[in-house]
Amino acid sequence: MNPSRLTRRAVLRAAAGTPFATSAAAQDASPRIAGKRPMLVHNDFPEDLEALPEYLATWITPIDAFFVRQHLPRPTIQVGAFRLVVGGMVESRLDLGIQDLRDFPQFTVPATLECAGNGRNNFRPRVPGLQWSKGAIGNAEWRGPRLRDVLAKARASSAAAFADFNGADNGLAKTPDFIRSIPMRKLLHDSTILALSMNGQPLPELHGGPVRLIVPGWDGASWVKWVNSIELTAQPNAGFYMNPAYRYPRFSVAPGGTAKPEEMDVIEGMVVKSFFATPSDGAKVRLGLVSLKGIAWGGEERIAKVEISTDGGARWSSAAVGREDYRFAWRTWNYNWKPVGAGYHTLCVRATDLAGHTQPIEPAWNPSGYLWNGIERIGVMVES
Ligand SMILES: Nc1nc2c(c(=O)[nH]1)N[C@H]1C(S)=C(S)[C@@H](COP(=O)(O)O)O[C@H]1N2
Ligand SMILES: [Mo]
Repeated sequence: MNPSRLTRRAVLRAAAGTPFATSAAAQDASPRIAGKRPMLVHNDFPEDLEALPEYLATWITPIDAFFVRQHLPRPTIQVGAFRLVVGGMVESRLDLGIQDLRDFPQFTVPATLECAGNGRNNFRPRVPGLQWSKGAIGNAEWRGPRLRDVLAKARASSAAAFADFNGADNGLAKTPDFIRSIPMRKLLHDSTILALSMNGQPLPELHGGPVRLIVPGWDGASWVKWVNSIELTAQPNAGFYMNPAYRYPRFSVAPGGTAKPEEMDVIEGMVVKSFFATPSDGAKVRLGLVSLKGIAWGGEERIAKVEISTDGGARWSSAAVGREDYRFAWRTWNYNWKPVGAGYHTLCVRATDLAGHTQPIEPAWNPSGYLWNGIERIGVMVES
């Protein structure tokens, strides 16, 4: 059975206020996590929480609907005592408190955060890892200082090619410390910031508060939470979360196959994708106008068009795209569908970015199940 279905039923039960069943399946016990709506709970500690599709119909994803992913238990941080150290290849090492970060010019960046493993449960053969459906994604307004300004204040050496970002969460038993290296070309971009706030609120702890890295267009693993150390280096970090994790085969591999470790590249920009927020797969609707809604985004590329098919992919027509248009943020789309008649209809959505990339029917299988962006198909029963 599909574990995410099990989880989803448990979520709905929890939402309805019925007591949890004492099921043998761990994922069947879906606790409510403080500050969140009912979510698909992949793990309750450390929290790995997935948004339900219907939470993703709006341009901004509210904090209580935003997915959560963490490899390690979340640290307890006293904001007043928090320090961020910037060292390594710099002329003046910095030791900054939160107020120091607030004293830099502040910038707001609307940007979509998506886990590289979002959609992993679609890959066949199945791959290990959290079996995310489509909700390991959200769009928010992040605000804080530019990395560029912080690095200039530290007088970063021109020989530094990367910075290693480490958060206040520490390695535990078999799980190594979470450290990510980001190349300087991305760190110097105007939109790469250290976020102190999310959707106008102080950055919540679950999302890396008091400070996290925002790497617009890049996979979620780059967006290090609880950043307390930035080390400038000539070479990328060699730890687990840079290698072998979060890498993608340079040459496509046969489904179920393997790739040579030296032919795996670090994932950077995310790929073009779209999906339905409503209706949900399997929904019943009344004959008449049906409003279809969802989102589309293209990582570092802007969306050029979103198309809908209501006949299983035979014919396509353009959806209306929402007016909020920022390079690194998703676009909402909607389409008013007039079903030709009662019965079961297969609806599809596909997006194309300005660079001309569009979504495949079946994305390339890869050993860790990253970057799923297949054209979504849902079934809807129209009743007269
Ligand atoms: N310090 C730290 N930062 C982290 C992680 C982590 O485990 N530790 N997980 C990363 C991954 S894999 C993702 S997808 C995003 C998820 O961000 P969110 O929990 O705010 O949605 O955080 C990233 N930043
Ligand atoms: Mo992730």
